[in-house]
Amino acid sequence: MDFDRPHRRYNPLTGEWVLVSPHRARRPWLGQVEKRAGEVLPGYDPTCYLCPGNERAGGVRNPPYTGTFAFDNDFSALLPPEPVDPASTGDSASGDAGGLFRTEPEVGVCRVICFSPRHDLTLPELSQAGVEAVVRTWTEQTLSLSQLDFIHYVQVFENKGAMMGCSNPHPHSQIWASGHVPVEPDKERRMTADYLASHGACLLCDLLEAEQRKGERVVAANSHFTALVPFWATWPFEIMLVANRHAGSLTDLNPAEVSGLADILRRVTARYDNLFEMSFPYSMGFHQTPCDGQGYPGWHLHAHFYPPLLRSATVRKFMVGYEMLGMPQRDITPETAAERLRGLSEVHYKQG
Ligand code: H2U
Ligand code: ZN
Repeated sequence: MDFDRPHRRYNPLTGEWVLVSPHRARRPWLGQVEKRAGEVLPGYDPTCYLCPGNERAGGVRNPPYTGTFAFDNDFSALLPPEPVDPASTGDSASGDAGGLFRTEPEVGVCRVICFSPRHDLTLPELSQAGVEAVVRTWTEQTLSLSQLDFIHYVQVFENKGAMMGCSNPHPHSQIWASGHVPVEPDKERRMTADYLASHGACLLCDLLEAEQRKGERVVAANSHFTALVPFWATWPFEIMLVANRHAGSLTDLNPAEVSGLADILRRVTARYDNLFEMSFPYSMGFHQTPCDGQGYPGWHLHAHFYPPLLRSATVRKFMVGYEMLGMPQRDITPETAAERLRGLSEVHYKQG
């Protein structure tokens, strides 16, 4: 197989394919150039709705918090179930006989989690202890939300940078916990269960072993987590963080693994910022075991980082045209992306 020529790669986690066109990265670019975000932020911003002591859009005032801070999203996309009205006949799934107009109710809880009181410190700029506190907060939130009987999946994620639609530079993440398993983890749920049934092994345990042996797509690692550019990566500098041990959820991690996760998060995000010497935008999130009581022996905790930038701080990859109508496509190969990321320092450029 000649990886310099157009080819397709299979994503065994989703069952989908990606088109790889390595030669296209050389094409001229006359399209949109993103504005570089203003780099210098104050430690406290009196107009920020996430800074300690400030008033949020909904009128609630933040406490003078000193560590991480979690609150119910003032504009939640999901709402908890309404108290049952004994007179109601129930509001279950409905639709016409042909199944063309199906609906079903959805319930859930949305939270926002500030990483720290500091308006200006992103993950790679926080201390190791600071990022461990973030991981512990995600874990505690996952645990308490998963104990609600109407919650069956907890999605922890971070949208970073205006390019990703992030509304506020104060470093924060979100949690949307829902009654259904959402579409992306649902694909992984089916694919990992099928893999376990047909191979008698965990898909990500097998993948990790193969990637560690090859090494060419591994970007960073410690005793507890491995960061790699997946063979089937869609976004130019996409990274997957995989737990070295077969753990299902953040709540399964022991204290050493929590430290390991914080360490790999800081190192990967420092490399990202160093790539174009900017605060690197991305959407990232954890895929952890659904909490619907069914048990998923083939589920293996991991996180996906999906950054939009392609060749500089200002030129992004657009998933449009063929990607929307046909299939996702990438320009540089995952191996080239991994090599570039591996070649970077883990000392943040602002601290170096
Ligand atoms: P981003 O992570 O995409 O920036 O979203 C921030 C979230 O913060 C968004 O879901 C919530 C928005 O609803 N928010 C509040 O809950 N309170 C506010 O005062 C403003 C924003
Ligand atoms: Zn702030």
